[in-house]
Amino acid sequence: MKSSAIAHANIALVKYWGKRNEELMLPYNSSISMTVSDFAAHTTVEFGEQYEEDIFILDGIQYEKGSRVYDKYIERFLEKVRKKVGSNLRARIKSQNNFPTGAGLASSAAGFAALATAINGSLSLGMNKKELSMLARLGSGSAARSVVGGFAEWKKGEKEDGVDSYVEQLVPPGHWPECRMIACVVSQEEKEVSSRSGMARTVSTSPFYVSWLGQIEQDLNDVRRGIKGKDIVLVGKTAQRNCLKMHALMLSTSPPLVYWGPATLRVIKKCLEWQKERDCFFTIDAGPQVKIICLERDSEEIAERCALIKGVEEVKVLEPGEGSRIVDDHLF
Ligand code: 2P0
Repeated sequence: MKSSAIAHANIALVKYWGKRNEELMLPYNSSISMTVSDFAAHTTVEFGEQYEEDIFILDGIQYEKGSRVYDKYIERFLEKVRKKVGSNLRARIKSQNNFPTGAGLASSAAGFAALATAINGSLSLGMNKKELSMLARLGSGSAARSVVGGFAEWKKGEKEDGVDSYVEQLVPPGHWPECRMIACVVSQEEKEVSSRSGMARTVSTSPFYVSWLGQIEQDLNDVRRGIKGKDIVLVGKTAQRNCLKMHALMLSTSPPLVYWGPATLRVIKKCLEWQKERDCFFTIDAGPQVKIICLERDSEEIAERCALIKGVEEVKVLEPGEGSRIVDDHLF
């Protein structure tokens, strides 16, 4: 009943920001992402009669009942899992991230994709990738996309029960191996407002939410077409514009969501300057880190330039990565 899995973070090129159903974690719009080659979560799960309560340990810290992580994320997810599979067994979960948690680097995506995959193994559920993406979605929306490798689309679905809201692989990592995502880490601190509460606040208060939804199909079409045709300019320009539209939503939320820091803006300005002569484009999630999408041919030079910007603490060049998978290496 013990099983372990590894999953990587994913970076959205067309963003998910807002739920039509908070309980079933159903989004208002579809989203597209690249699963990256690093930033991994490694998780071991064991369900069994010996556990009277769920135990959750992340990066060496045990989260107790009453803490936000335990109650709102882990316990809420495990209750949904038990209901879905008809089990009342409790679990011990141990997880390790090789990158900062809760800082806008998709730690919940990697974490819940690894957890769902390990649960699939531990309870012998026999789920395929589509079913697994729907299970991961119940933990964290963006986690559904980390179940598959390469480039993924999370379809919003239309149905109220969420049976058509799942992830499909657009292309495997080998389709566009020269695509790069350069992660510029400018702060390792946890964000003040979680994505979950931030996006709920945006949906209910931003006057621009309707126009965000009105333009999303065009962005999805362009990014899909760009990925299939390996067109860095089409993918990069669309992703950058989509990211800025999401941040415009965040800024127009009440009270406002300002996820950027001073170094975020410095990287943005440099990237805008560089893109006059290089194919490099930025995207930013619910945190201050900036990710720059480009091709292998420019990645070393751009990464070196990023490292020189004041406030940039770490630069990592990421490639398209694999989806979540079971591993033999147990953490306990
Ligand atoms: C994304 N983000 O598409 C967007 C862009 C952040 C900005 O998905 O409530 O942690 O667990 O579903 O998945 C972050 O939101 O939120 C996110 P929940 P999640 O990557």
